[in-house]
Amino acid sequence: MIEYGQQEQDRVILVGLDTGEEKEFEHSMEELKSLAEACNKKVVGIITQRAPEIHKAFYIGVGKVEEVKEFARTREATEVVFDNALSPSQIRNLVKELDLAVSDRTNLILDIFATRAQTREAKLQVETARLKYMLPRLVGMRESLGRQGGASGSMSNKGVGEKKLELDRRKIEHRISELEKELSNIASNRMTQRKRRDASNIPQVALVGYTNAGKSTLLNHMVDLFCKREEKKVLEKDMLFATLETNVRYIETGNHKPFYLADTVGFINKLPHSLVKAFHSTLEEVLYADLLLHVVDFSDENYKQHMAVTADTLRELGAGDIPQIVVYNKADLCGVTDFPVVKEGASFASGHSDARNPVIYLSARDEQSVRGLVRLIQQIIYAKNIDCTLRIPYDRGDIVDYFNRYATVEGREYREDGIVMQVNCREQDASKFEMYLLRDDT
Ligand SMILES: Nc1nc2c(ncn2[C@@H]2O[C@H](COP(=O)(O)OP(=O)(O)OP(=O)(O)O)[C@@H](O)[C@H]2O)c(=O)[nH]1
Ligand SMILES: [Mg+2]
Repeated sequence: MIEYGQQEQDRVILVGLDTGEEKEFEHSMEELKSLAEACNKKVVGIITQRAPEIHKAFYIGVGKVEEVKEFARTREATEVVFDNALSPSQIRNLVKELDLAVSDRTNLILDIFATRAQTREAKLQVETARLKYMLPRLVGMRESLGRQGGASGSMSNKGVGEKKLELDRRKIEHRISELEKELSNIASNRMTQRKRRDASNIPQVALVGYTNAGKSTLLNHMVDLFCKREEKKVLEKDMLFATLETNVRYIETGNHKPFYLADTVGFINKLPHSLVKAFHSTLEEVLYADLLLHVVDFSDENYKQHMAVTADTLRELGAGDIPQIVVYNKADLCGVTDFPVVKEGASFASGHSDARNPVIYLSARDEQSVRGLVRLIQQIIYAKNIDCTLRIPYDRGDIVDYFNRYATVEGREYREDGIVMQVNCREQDASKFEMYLLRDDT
């Protein structure tokens, strides 16, 4: 029978185990459904089990495996996807028992990353993560594929199969080392760019947060308001993992308080460790930031959990102690009127219990909001600005130029021995040009 109007899709059953440890179990299952759909799979059923512990061999209890098998038969499912990362042996056992393709959350995330990756670096990073994930799971996966194609390995082929497996393993290991070499070249290139930015002494700000929170929308709106060229925009879209690479833009609002703004890959609950590692070099922009904008989709009922996941991932990256502004975005969808609203936030989620993050409620689509956020950013990163007076010799036009660009010049006087400038500048700049500083009474 031919069913018209239907694309051929994998028909999947989602399976989750509620051990009581995860607070937001249902949300996690909903998210798994979105992940499956983002992989173009049709979810034909969901089965959950409540049990205090994970079953070592099958992840879910033996009885539950039977139930999944029966359910899959009635729903004509072709694949079963588990909400947690399965161990290699669990995959193997489940494939054997269920006689279906078996996959897990990590695999879905890897698939989405693979289809979304645009830049060479993102593609290499995803491939590395994928191969590392596959390596210990080769046996189970091979069987899983075998099931799909209807093939089955006979005992007499076992020796041949093992040799082939060993060969595949070596090939994969070789490929991983090649990929890592190429990635480290790209990373060192980026390091050069970053060093150039560091040398410029301009503060660096990074957007971080859960996927789909509105990070790229904020960056684009700032680019719209403060940069001239259209091509500097990045992709913003209502989908999981729209952004997979880091994009840095120079934001200059005309008040001599510029900053670099980096847009980064979004986080998600149970983001595979292999991916965090693979994306580590891209995410290094976050580590070097002076300030993080932690963007939260305030209209999502699970926003608190998203914030906790973001905080955990930042800690995992080693960026848990960088000052943050918490940006509660999409205020337009939450009945909040009169945004932007700035408040003093709760104490830091991490390390410093005394440091307080400012909090801003806004909409990334609203111009006043974006302007308000930029003012707040500048207040914080330029908080340590100081007033000083310098006398700069006439042959050091470069320094005059530097202060014209990166400081607020409040007065200047052309004297015989040089230009005397009164400036409001960053502390570092004052000490960098200390030899030209004048005491107030000079
Ligand atoms: N209503 C409303 N929608 C918003 C707002 N900000 C962003 N969006 C929408 O939310 C969706 C996701 O926005 P993105 O900027 O792509 O989100 P992101 O944080 O960059 O997501 P990833 O790149 O996946 O990590 C898009 O459809 C945006 O148009 C807002 O303030 N209000
Ligand atoms: Mg984005």
